[in-house]
Amino acid sequence: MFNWESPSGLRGLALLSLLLPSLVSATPLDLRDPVPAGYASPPYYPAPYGGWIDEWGDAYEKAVAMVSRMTIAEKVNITAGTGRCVGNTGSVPRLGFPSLCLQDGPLGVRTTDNITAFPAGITTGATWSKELMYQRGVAMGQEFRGKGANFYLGPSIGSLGRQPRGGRNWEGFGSDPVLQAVAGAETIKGVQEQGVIATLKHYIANEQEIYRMYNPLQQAYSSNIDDRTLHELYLWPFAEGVRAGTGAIMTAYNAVNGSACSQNAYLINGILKDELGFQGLVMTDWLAQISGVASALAGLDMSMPGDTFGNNIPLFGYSNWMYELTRSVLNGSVPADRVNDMATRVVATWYKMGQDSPDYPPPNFSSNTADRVGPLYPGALFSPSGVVNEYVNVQADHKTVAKQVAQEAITLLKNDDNFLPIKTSAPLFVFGTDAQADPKGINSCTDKSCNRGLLGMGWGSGSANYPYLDDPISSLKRKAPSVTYYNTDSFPKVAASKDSDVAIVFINSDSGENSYTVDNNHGDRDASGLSAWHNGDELVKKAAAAYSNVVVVVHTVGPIIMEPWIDLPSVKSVLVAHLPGQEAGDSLTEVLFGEVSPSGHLPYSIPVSESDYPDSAAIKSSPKLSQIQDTYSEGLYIDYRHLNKAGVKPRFAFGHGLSYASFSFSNVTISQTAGKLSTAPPARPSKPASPIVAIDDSLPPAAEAYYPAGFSKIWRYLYSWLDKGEADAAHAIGAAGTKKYPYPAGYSTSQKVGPTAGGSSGGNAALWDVAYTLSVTVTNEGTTASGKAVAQAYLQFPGASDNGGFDTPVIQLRDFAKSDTLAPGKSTTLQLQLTRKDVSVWDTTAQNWLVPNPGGRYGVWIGQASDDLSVVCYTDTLDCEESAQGPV
Ligand SMILES: *[C@@H]1O[C@H](CO)[C@@H](O)[C@H](O)[C@H]1NC(C)=O
Ligand SMILES: *[C@@H]1O[C@H](CO)[C@@H](O)[C@H](O)[C@H]1NC(C)=O
Ligand SMILES: *[C@@H]1O[C@H](CO)[C@@H](O)[C@H](O)[C@H]1NC(C)=O
Ligand SMILES: *[C@@H]1O[C@H](CO)[C@@H](O)[C@H](O)[C@H]1NC(C)=O
Ligand SMILES: CC(=O)N[C@H]1CO[C@H](CO)[C@@H](O)[C@@H]1O
Ligand SMILES: CC(=O)N[C@H]1CO[C@H](CO)[C@@H](O)[C@@H]1O
Repeated sequence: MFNWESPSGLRGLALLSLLLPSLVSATPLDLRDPVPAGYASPPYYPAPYGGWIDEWGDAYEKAVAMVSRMTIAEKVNITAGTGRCVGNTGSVPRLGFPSLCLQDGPLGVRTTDNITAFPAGITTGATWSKELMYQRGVAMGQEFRGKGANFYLGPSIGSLGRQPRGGRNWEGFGSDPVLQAVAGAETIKGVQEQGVIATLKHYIANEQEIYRMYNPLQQAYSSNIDDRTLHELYLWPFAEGVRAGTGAIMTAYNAVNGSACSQNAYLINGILKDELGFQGLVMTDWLAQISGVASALAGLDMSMPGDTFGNNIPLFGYSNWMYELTRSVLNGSVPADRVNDMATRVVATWYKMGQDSPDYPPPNFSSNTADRVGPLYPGALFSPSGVVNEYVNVQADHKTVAKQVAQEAITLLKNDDNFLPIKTSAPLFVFGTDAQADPKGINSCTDKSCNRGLLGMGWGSGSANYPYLDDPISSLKRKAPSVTYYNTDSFPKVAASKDSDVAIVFINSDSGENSYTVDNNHGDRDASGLSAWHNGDELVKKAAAAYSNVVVVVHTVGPIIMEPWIDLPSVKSVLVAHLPGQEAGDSLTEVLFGEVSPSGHLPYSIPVSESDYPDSAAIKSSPKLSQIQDTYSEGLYIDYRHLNKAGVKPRFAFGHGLSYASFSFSNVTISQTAGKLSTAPPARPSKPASPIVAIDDSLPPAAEAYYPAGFSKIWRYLYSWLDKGEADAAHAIGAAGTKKYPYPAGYSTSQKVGPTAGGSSGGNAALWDVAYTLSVTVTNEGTTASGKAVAQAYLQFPGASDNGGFDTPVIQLRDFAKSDTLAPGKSTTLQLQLTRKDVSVWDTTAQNWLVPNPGGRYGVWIGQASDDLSVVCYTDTLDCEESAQGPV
């Protein structure tokens, strides 16, 4: 999200306001490279009404009752606003509907204090633990609620990691749609059970940071994606999130097929609201809205934070909606039922989470200042002030789950001669500035926009303030008697080493949001590439020359290339600790010293060379002021799907992760759960009528839009009212009905029956029928260490000729399960499931999920990594083999 309300936000605001007027007179340039032939976003109108899915029935009933009583100015007021959180809606004081507080971000409550800085998404993905994904969500939900935030602006499940240098991949959970989907859905459940509205983002194909935004001079890049790839990769985690009941979805800054995501009717009206049956509300990313009427018709329900940017200047009290949306309804351009639907979606979501309860606290914090007293409406230039920070401590015992996630994510990539764990008595020599918290202060850089000291999270709106930071060096010193620390990234002069000496080298790689440039990286890792920062490779190489036992610890946002040192004989062990958040110390040292075994697995592949990725996965930039066209020509083949197809062995495969224990898989069974599958799923039920038709949708009287008598405006505040003259003039146009808005081609006002693939939250409910259940016994065959095993299930479709001609990736992750701690010799049984959707492909002609050959031989491979698969079950014979030759 655009950074305009950071802790130094007031200064930022002032700066922006000072700089931007110079752009007012500039003619917005409208150059663009043409969208490649064949890519287009078809029209899809009108916006489908919400309220037709059972689980939302009660919430809609109450919402319809409330919205029926609202004036046009009141309905419009709750679709945008201004306030003390990163975003706020207006309120409807007359009916007791509050201003809603929307707050970043995916790993904790941003820009405030007395919170927990949780491990990042990528770290959570690396645990492969559904339980921890959920528990982290529960704890975060409690913190957002405790601070009085109504919306949690997360989880982030797009970026999917298509572009390994992509700046915000770390906010999500890994480079696989199922891993993203499961982690996203578990987060949503955890957060929303606390009554906080989750906001799944960024919809969709927001895979790079550079040139992501529309601004007065340039259009945002366009991600050009074919329909099958959209469904099978990028949309998959959104569908699961909608199924998990997410209350909100945030659109991306970029365009898809040349049409901005914030006003792409096909994506919002068609796919999200009709095919996926989404009943909650769709909001923009911050300052991403670029039109008023068009975005309303395309299905957008909320403009955040409410100001213009894309075609005007922000923070001057201009809005595409608010007073303009009121005008658009009065003048007949936006049908009244569209605003009824927007307002009902907002109110229904609030009811659905139980936020109408008197226990739901109003905001206790300000995003704009750490002072107790500050401006109540920071977007307004002269705002009344009041108590804005009450420093409510929301941490409870959340550090326990934060530490557990950080620890269970730690991924042991290499462990020659079982070098780890080490004894605390070993003489330890520690190198690298990444071992210690930033000496200038743990929160010294705004939104973590520097890479100094330990890297516990990336930068930008996805960051949070640390309440404290347990850094590795402090933890090492607490536990081990002989620790020598060289707080430097240039290898120092050291004494000749002894055989018993252990060097621990800390290196990192950072990325973040495009609103900051760090060491020449514009959000994406465009300058540093996939190499360790601060000359980390040299540091490791020199340590490896000076010591015979080297352990490398990597804090990173994503894959780094390890070839410069990975095969050096003295590099015995490599641990990827991802982005651990505040609990970086003990979580790591307990693994180093063997108090617990590592149990993390890579949520992405680590290739030998960056050139092993498809060319299309590069960051796109252009010296011209034209729209960048980023065409997803690699289709389904990203990360391990690509490497397997190309026959390129990675250095460490997706899903790889060692343990001090050693696990075997046996006693595998598969059963067909839902009976024989048909090619197409059972037909969807027809779409019931929406309760919102009960709300009056005739042209509202002009008087509903008038400012109250004697009202005194605050400059730059956003109002939904109009002056009487303006309201009357607009109403006259609407009442005459002669002046028509230039509606887009394909525009219609009659509700559609809905697509074949729809029918319930996430799509046709039959897609979630469990088709196959597998069980596998996991045994710890080791004799010394306990540990947790992860069973990963990958589907191998039959070859294209036996699969209706559909080419499919060699294997695709479909489910996973993590065991409890298994002592040596102990076993447990894990269950894995494949749904109908898991064994389907998206047929672009049928516009449906089909199982091309239901009687065909689908292989379900189970193992501990995508390249460590020796157990397989077949869906045609329901036989399993336990020492098969793996598929890759
Ligand atoms: C983009 O264009 C491709 C190619 O025509 C099409 O398959 C796909 O459905 C379009 N997607 C969107 C979101 O417009
Ligand atoms: C819109 O919201 C603001 C802020 O909560 C409130 O002061 C104002 O009265 C609301 N307007 C209407 C029309 O209710
Ligand atoms: C109605 O008002 C909106 C918002 O100002 C404007 O974009 C639209 O063109 C107007 N429509 C007509 C028919 O004047
Ligand atoms: C084999 O798996 C079944 C569950 O499918 C379980 O009940 C049984 O205990 C397992 N047998 C062994 C020897 O682990
Ligand atoms: C318990 C705790 O961390 N309290 C802090 C809450 O925030 C205020 C303001 O930053 C600090 O002064 C408190 O120490
Ligand atoms: C003014 C205000 O909203 N205070 C609330 C802050 O949060 C605490 C804990 O949730 C509530 O008890 C207060 O009412």
